[in-house]
Amino acid sequence: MKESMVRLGENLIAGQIEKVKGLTEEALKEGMSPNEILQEGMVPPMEELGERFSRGEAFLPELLLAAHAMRAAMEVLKPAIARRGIRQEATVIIGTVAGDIHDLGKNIVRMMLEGAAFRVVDVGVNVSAERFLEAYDQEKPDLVGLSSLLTTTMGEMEEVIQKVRRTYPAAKFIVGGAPIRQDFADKIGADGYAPDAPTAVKVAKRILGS
Ligand code: B1M
Repeated sequence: MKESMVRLGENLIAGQIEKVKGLTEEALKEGMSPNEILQEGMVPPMEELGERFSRGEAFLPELLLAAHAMRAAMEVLKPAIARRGIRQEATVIIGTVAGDIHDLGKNIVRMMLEGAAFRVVDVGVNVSAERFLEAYDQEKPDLVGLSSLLTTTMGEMEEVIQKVRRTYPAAKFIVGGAPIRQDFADKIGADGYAPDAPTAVKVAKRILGS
């Protein structure tokens, strides 16, 4: 792996916001794509931090600092992702389901979809099935994206799908998040599942036949 990506990862999990922003800017200037920076420099160290958290070797304040640093880096990447965008063709509503406030992965998926020319309406975190339905009423989207990082909130995805489809039987859903797997997506009637943001773009296009 590139030395610059190793340094980016180290500073990310140390919560060094200014250094992370600087290294992200440098990587873009060196010609790395936003996707490469995310996949090489950011996602693996965040996963490693999560594993350390599970083993009791890292604690919530460290997770929060790293999360802030990641958000700052994503702000740096945003214009580069948007520049790659072209005509907006389909609308996607995206949100993290009720009971769950994790949003870094959802934000990456949103930015990658935006970069692939989707119009994305982000309804935020801890979003109830009722609120998803309201957003659906307003936007009449082509696709709804649901994110869940907690095993305890995965079931909310099914709630949302059922609630929205009661009014809009043809509504289409893509689901993702660390505990989600294809068999779970199939079981709850989602139209697609993606383990990561680049795959989410491919799956969204497949679902919409574009
Ligand atoms: Co929390 N957390 N956290 N956390 N956190 C996890 C998820 C956990 C696995 C850590 C652990 O125990 N090892 C664990 C969940 C266990 C479980 O249920 N299986 C956990 C826990 C327990 C908790 C709390 C309950 C802790 C507590 O308070 N005791 C609490 C929950 C609060 C709540 O939501 N109600 C909590 C809080 C937090 C912070 C606030 C400190 C912070 C979140 C900050 C934020 O998001 N703004 C945080 C963080 C940072 C993590 C870890 C370390 C990293 C998550 C992350 O951002 N990863 C995480 C451990 C881990 O995942 N290794 C952990 C980076 C991100 C890029 O990846 O989100 O997986 P990810 O997204 C990927 C894919 O999953 C996919 O694409 C993304 C990009 O490639 N994807 C989609 C995601 N959504 C998608 C949607 C799609 C398609 C693909 O279609 C629509």
